[in-house]
Amino acid sequence: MKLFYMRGASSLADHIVLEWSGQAYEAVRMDRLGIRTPEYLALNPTGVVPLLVHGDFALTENVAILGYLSDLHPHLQLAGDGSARSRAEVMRWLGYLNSDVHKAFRPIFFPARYLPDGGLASQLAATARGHVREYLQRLDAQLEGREWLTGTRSVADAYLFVMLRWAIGTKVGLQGFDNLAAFVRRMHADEGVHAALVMEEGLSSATERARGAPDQLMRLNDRIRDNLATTLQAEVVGTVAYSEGDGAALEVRRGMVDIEISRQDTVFSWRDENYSAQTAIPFQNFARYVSDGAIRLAL
Ligand SMILES: N[C@@H](CCC(=O)N[C@@H](CS)C(=O)NCC(=O)O)C(=O)O
Repeated sequence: MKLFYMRGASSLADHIVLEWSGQAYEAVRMDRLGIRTPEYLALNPTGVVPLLVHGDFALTENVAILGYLSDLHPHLQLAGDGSARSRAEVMRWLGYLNSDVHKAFRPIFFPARYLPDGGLASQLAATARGHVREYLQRLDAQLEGREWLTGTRSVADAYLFVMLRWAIGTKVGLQGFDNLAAFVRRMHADEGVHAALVMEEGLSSATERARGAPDQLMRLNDRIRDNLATTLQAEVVGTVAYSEGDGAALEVRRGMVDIEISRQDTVFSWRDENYSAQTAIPFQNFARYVSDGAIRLAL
């Protein structure tokens, strides 16, 4: 079985479910050029990811793929416990995530597809951020008193995780949504989620074998002393907060980030297929996060 995915795209939900299933699979990384080639379009004429190829069956659409994977592994009960009602509950949330929440990000990712006039793009994105937060409000309320959207783990939770990663990555943020923030933390602690992220983000083995924080900090200080500024990759593994203007604290997206460090501050940059963002925090805060283990340096 092969999953065609793009880094950070909605295909991450399918990737996570493949990991949960425990079955052997191949993940094929695509990029924007790759999904426009005649070979790919022959398998998926819509020219998007995800695409799942199982033998001679080429399946597109997240909802169909997630349903198919659930049906292949019924013992995992990833689409309910077998009753019509529990399946409908999973489909209710999957539908909401796929057709409402997912689409609400499009003006943030692709403002030019809506407005040729670039001058209005930031206004459009700001409005879209407000819409996404309205959707998040409903999801946060649903998670009140629950660990999973429908009470037990389902494919909808994998999709929710991707939407929340997008919310963090695009600076919509989860501030005020404590249930969603706790959900993201739980998912990051999940082995299947971690394995899918390791594959998608290409965490280097050097990072995985990261040295202890004191050693990393010492090496970092040496580099800063010698160069004044230094650029490297880091893995954000815990909560790393930053502020923009007078707004509430936001969280840096977890996963691999590029960082540029000077004596004053540290600039984080992250990039997915659809989006790239940057933010800065004071160097002292950065060093504290490294020593607390929330940031691992690839040094
Ligand atoms: N309805 C499709 C939408 C998939 C979709 O939006 N894929 C995006 C990535 S999240 C994509 O491949 N976009 C490529 C493009 O628009 O150029 C599904 O749910 O599978």
